Amino acid sequence: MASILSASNKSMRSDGNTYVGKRFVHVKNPYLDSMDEDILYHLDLGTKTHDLPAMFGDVKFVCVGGSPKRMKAFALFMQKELRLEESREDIKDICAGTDRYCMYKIGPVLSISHGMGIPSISIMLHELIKLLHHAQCCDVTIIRIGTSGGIGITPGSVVITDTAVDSFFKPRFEQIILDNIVTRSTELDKALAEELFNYSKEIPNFPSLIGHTMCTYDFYEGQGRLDGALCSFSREKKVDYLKRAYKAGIRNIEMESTVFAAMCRLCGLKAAVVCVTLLDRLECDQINLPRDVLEEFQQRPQLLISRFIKKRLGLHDQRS
Ligand code: R2B
Ligand code: URA
Repeated sequence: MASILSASNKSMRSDGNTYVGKRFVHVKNPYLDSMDEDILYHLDLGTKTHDLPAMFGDVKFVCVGGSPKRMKAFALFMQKELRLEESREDIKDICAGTDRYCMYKIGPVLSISHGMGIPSISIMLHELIKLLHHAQCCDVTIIRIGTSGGIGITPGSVVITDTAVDSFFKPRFEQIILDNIVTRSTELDKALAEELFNYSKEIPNFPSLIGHTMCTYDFYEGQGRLDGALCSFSREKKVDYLKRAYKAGIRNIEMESTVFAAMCRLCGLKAAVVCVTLLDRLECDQINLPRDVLEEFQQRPQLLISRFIKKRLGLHDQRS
């Protein structure tokens, strides 16, 4: 059994003492403790090669997003927002030894890329959660910031997810383990979603809402697009599906939220998903925004998360 047994506010550790008020990240794998070394292969980190508690022990906010470029931009933005530019040399990619993912640390904030789709984010999350566990991090909040296709809402709107649902509109993630399907809940932290929504209302010209987010295994057929290399359904069927999704409370579609919600929930991490919408899928399938508009839209989730982190750190009203 892993040394930290509980993620609740009253944490019982293996030394028998109870620590009130600290919520540790926990892993649920009886084999981990007996391993002499844990190599986090895709992050190019390990328990023997790196002093993980020294490197990461103070992490309180983890932000994950698909694109390495965007996560570097977020790290640079947070460096400015937290006024940490002067204290460090150029920010370094902690995972530079691998080109699978990138990772930057800015004070208590970790910014990591996860690639596209469930398999890619899942690998990163296994290793990230073990990293936070080995580093003995506590009271960590994790947020996915990303892009998505909206349903029935103006492009540029930021959707804060209350529940991630699958292609059948169900709040579940089906993990295949050996030859079994294990169904996991995809509920996210409602209080955190509300808190983020309230902060979003303080930002001028910032359309935002709370809604369900549908997570699919594919960008084209899986999201009902008529413009992929393959399409075997009619325009009417597509529109009918998306309208039913809207009726079920779904306001956007992306490709990682169900596994993200399920894994974070099981490991005691308070999690949120904040995605900007790039188009209204009831209107079109292709993303044809001018570069500058796309850039500005993609900064919106970053702006909100920066405000959230600064509020939590008591630094609000500094910078942007
Ligand atoms: C949103 O955008 C990507 C596809 O373009 C995918 O990673 C996602 O969830
Ligand atoms: N990301 C998606 O997964 N779907 C979209 O339509 C846009 C971005």
